[in-house]
Amino acid sequence: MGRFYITTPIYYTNDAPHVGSAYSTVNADALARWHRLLGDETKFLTGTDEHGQKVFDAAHQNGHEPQEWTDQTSRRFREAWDALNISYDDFIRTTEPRHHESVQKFLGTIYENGYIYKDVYRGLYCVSCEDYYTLEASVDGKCPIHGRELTDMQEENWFFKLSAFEDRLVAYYADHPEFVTPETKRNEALSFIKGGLRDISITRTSISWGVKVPWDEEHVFYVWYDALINYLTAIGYGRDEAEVAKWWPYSNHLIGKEIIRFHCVWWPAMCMAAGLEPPSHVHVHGWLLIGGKKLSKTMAAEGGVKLTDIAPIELTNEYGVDPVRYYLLRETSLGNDGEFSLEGVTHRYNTDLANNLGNLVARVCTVVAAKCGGRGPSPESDSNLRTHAEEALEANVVGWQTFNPQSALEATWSLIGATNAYLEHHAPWKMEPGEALDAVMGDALEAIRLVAVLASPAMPGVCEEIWRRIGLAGTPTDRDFASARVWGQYRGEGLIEKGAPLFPRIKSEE
Ligand code: ME8
Repeated sequence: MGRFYITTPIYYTNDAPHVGSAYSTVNADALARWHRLLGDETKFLTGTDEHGQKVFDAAHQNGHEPQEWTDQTSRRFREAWDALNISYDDFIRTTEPRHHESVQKFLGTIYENGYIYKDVYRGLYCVSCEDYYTLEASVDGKCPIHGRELTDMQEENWFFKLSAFEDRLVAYYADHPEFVTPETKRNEALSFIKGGLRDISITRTSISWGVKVPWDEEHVFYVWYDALINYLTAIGYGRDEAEVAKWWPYSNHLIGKEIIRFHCVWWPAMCMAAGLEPPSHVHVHGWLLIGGKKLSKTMAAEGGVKLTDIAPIELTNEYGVDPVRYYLLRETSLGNDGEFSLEGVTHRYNTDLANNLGNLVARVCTVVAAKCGGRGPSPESDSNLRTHAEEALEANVVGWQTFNPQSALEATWSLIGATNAYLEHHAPWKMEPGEALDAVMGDALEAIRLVAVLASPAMPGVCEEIWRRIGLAGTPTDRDFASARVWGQYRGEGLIEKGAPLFPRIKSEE
């Protein structure tokens, strides 16, 4: 048993959460739940990024003071995560005093270590990215991501000597081949580093909405510079060094591909400058696209995609919490881009959930209720379903371990498919009550028990319900995976309950 610290990006509070932010959060949640199932001591952090020009502008455009606005918007993120059954252990807000304290300690240390100096900065700024671009990196003077006009800005700022870390970063990547996954993203980050690093401006005087620079109170830290440190604030940086030592070596950042440079170049260098090891792992995922376009709040505001139509809470109201979670985890490999569509959600719902999983549980419960006196019989020890189950169990271990929930779920759904085929083959609904029937039903129930364990990180609510319906006490996650995975443990403790369909079919598709 180990330890697992997982984080999502902290989301800007310029607007409400959308399906893109839900994508990262649900994936991180499922990974956290898997590690808890393994018995790992787990900490799952998410939160909101509340400083910077973008949030400040959004507050004023909406007629609010920034603090009042971020209070409201941050609450909307929590509400969305509650609706999606997100099991975060901590929700950080960058406006909290604990964060200001950690940022000032961390950057104060870098300053004392001689990696911060004052200079004049001039560059092209994109407020949506909260980032500068060189003319070469722009597209005809516009932001390559948002397509909006870049602002020519000149400021006297404090700079971080990023250039001093080029060789150390290259060496770190060489010594830690698993630092950034998937490999394509690792190569992207590494080639960025090898392409040469320029020092970065890390403070602003143009706004006051931020964390004050402790040695020069006219300045606030540039939003990205304070935001990254949230991962340390939450484990007590500057307040509780034992907690930092406990969690930091087990840190995993899950991020979207547009923020690689911050997490895979700046952040490890900042850690080195502060005398700390870089985080242990960054996993980069792709974008959910609608009709080929990224789903972002900024683009929605600029008239691209209407995100208000697909707020996470509206989706869960429409399809149910677990089906939405399932879709987000299953549809796209966590690393590639994927297309998001309501037709896709409906399709996954009707095929994987209603036809495969829901149907399996319903037919087994119906036969057991009618022909086995309502109590589930025990499984056979040498069933051929056991081989399928063992393959699914192994593939889940690998899939979750490598941040690939899609492949873990594919394996679980192969076990569901094999169990349905096993039932078709034996046709227990035509068999007479007796030992032969009991053997078939015991095997099917054992396969369902394992499915409920394996699918629980993705669909915690439904899996508990399945557990109860097949007559088991407690929940699928009461025992750790090493003991729960052993074939043959199904013992119906209570009455089997057929109940209403777990996933009533959605008719619109037909
Ligand atoms: O970048 N598909 O915050 P943000 C998949 N505050 N994921 C998406 C997505 C999409 N279409 N759109 C957004 C920030 N995301 C900074 C982060 S961390 C120290 C600071 C997800 O509100 C994805 O994880 O713009 C992306 O990286 C994140 O939301 C950006 O959220």
